[in-house]
Amino acid sequence: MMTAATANTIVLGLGITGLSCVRYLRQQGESVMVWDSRSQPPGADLLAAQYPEVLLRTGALDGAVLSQAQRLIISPGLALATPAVAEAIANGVEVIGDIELFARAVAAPVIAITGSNGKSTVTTMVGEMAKAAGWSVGVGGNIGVPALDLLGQGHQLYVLELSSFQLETTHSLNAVAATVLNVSEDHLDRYPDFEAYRQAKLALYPQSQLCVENGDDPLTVSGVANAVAFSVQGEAAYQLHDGQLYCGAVARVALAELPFFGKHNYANALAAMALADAAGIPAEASKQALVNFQSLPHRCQLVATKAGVHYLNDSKATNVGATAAALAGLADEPGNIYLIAGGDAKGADVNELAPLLAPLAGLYTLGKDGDRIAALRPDAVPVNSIEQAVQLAASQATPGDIVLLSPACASLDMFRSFEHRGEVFAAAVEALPC
Ligand code: UMA
Ligand code: ADP
Repeated sequence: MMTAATANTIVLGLGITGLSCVRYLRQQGESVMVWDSRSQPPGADLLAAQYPEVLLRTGALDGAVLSQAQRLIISPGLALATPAVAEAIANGVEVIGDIELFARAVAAPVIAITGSNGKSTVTTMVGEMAKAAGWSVGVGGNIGVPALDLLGQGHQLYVLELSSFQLETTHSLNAVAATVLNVSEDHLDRYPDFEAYRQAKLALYPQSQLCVENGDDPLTVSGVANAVAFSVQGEAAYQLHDGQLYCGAVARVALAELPFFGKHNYANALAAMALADAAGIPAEASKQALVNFQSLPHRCQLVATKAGVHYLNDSKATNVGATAAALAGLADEPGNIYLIAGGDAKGADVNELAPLLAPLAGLYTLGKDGDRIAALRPDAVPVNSIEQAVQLAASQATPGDIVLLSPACASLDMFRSFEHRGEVFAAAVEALPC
């Protein structure tokens, strides 16, 4: 049997990241083994079929065995603080993630995007900007396509969405430009405190030739010299002024031309422009991509208008900051807002939502931490299901009103994923009479 001693590299975790690491390392001719702490990890059948020579161990990680390896490639879903991993680190074993493997192999420029919210939107925007310029671009990372799977396709540019988990194990990205879009409470079930979470994100800046900071969020500002800022509230190199998005003195796009709403999305567009400029994407291509940008599913997406009531699916709002942005973005819309919120708050302080809930016409709460959100408004209505919430909201709303699913929480206490939650919402809306 292959042991840790014969496999110098152990891949920890057999999710889509672990599988991408196996694919990449086997291509390089490395002998690897995989260890997943779950008894039935998701990719086991695929691994056995495609890489029968790769040993898979399951069950509790053993620090003594891990300590015999030369290096561990750890998946983002596993914390470095996992005792067996911490033991291996203490014993001098190198522990890196898939993004670090990618960084060591990549030959074309990389743009990197992190932040608590807006990562997928900005990553997609920059990818679309590169495509509008006719470039071959690889878009991946936390957005869903493992970064290593993008290699070997002759891309001229890579645009990576990176999570704080991935950044903890990435040290030599050398991005041409990178941004920390914003920092607000998230994943506090994984970090000792908020500052530790923030520092995990800021670790991206020293790995970038240009840092794109959010002038409206001091938590993203690190004081490094090689920085530009974007702002929708004040003056910055990339700023919103007089209904236009500016770079310096040049008006680049008018808001009226953009097919999306909300200051948070204008901030996303400014950040994307700054990143694209740094990579040398022509300004005209960036503008075209923004003007044609299709909002991503489950992000403030209009799923239907029924009896004159607009139903918006913002299931990707898995933290307080995202729901706050949605409510702020909709504040100027005519009509009352009925909000459906709740789920797993991941240890966050939901009290920050209180002032934003006051102007709502109705609040329906569900899930593990639903009662904590319900406690912020005396007339909140706890419900058992999204279907029930949709029916109750529909019975109250009148033409021109908005029913918004923006949970401020993760979905996993009740749903398979945020996508599943959004689909349940859309189906409940579909089931309403016209
Ligand atoms: N797990 C175990 N034991 C193991 C390995 C994993 O219990 O040995 C569990 C983890 O705790 C987690 C789940 O399995 O609950 C999946 O973990 P993973 O590391 O295997 O995940 P992957 O399937 O490789 O997907 C990961 C990202 N997932 C996480 O960071 C949890 C995906 O982001 C990302 O798209 C993918 O790599 C490609 O880069 C998802 C995500 O939720 C969408 N990210 C978080 C977020 O956006 O907030 C950070
Ligand atoms: P991420 O990949 O960081 O989760 P997404 O682009 O998928 O970001 O958006 C996630 C949620 O955050 C959605 O609810 C979206 O409406 C909201 N959002 C998008 N951009 C921002 C932003 N700049 N600030 C706050 N919330 C945002």
